[in-house]
Amino acid sequence: MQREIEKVAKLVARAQMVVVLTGAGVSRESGIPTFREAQTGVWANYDPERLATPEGFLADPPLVWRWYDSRRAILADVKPNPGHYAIAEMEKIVAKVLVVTQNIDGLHAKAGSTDVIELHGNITEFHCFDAGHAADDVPFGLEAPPLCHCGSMLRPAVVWFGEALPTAAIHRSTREAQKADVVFVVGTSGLVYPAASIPYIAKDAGAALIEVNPEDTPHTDIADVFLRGPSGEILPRIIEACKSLHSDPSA
Ligand code: BJW
Repeated sequence: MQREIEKVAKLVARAQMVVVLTGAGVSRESGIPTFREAQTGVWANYDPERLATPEGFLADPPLVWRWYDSRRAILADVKPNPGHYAIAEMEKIVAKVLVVTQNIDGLHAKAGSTDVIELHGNITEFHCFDAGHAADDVPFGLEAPPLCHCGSMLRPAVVWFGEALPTAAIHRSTREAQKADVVFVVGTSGLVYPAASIPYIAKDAGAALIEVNPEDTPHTDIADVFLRGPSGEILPRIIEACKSLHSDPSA
């Protein structure tokens, strides 16, 4: 593993531009269940298709509201972990670092990353279902969605299955991944599109692809380096290896 980490550190040290695509796994060590794990406990019997789709919301608004309320409550108490901080620290090593995250938890920005695209929105923001009017200061603990001034129900400002991702966000992510020297894919199952297409696009355009995950994913076969393990342990080791290169460029 250390040899692979040093190989990745050399790629990073030489790169002008790095894109880091992240999924729920990067926040696991902050204590946030991954998307698939979020269907455990009291929510184990619910299908994500029922909870994370516009149809599911309209079929049972209080149910979906309470699911998001419980997840937003978990987030109120969590902090970035060493994986988030290592990604933020990469900005001191590489001229341009773009974080493209599927996560809705805001932890990359909290860790200090300055250029973050949130492909699937943010769970702390809200807008109304019918007209998209933004709403602030939505309290915790409501049993059902409150109403917008226009009468429509409020919903979390996240992207559900079957909904389009923000156009500018997916276009810029794709464009930058095509320009990047190195693309990291961290803590994502690689099952949800269009985010899952980014590593393939980057690889086709010539980027070195580095995957960090405790499990194999559909991206593992095309990764130039696969680092098996938790991102909160592996990413800081890459930063340390970059620093050693800096102090000993012949290494
Ligand atoms: C660790 C770790 C540790 C654990 N360290 N790692 C092409 C082909 C097939 C299907 C489609 C396609 N294009 C579109 C589709 C349909 C659909 C889709 O992809 N379906 C698939 C399931 C088949 N996509 C969509 O519907 C998208 N919309 C769309 O394409 O619209 C088209 C359109 C155009 C114009 C008009 C209208 C429509 C929207 C997708 C939105 C996804 N939204 C969600 C919910 C967000 C809100 C919420 O959180 O509730 O986003 S779904 C869910 O999946 C969430 C996540 O961001 C996303 C990805 O999950 P992620 O991050 O990979 O998490 P997990 O839990 O799956 O995996 C965790 C990973 O971490 C695992 O690998 C672990 O091993 C690892 N791990 N511990 C590192 N310590």
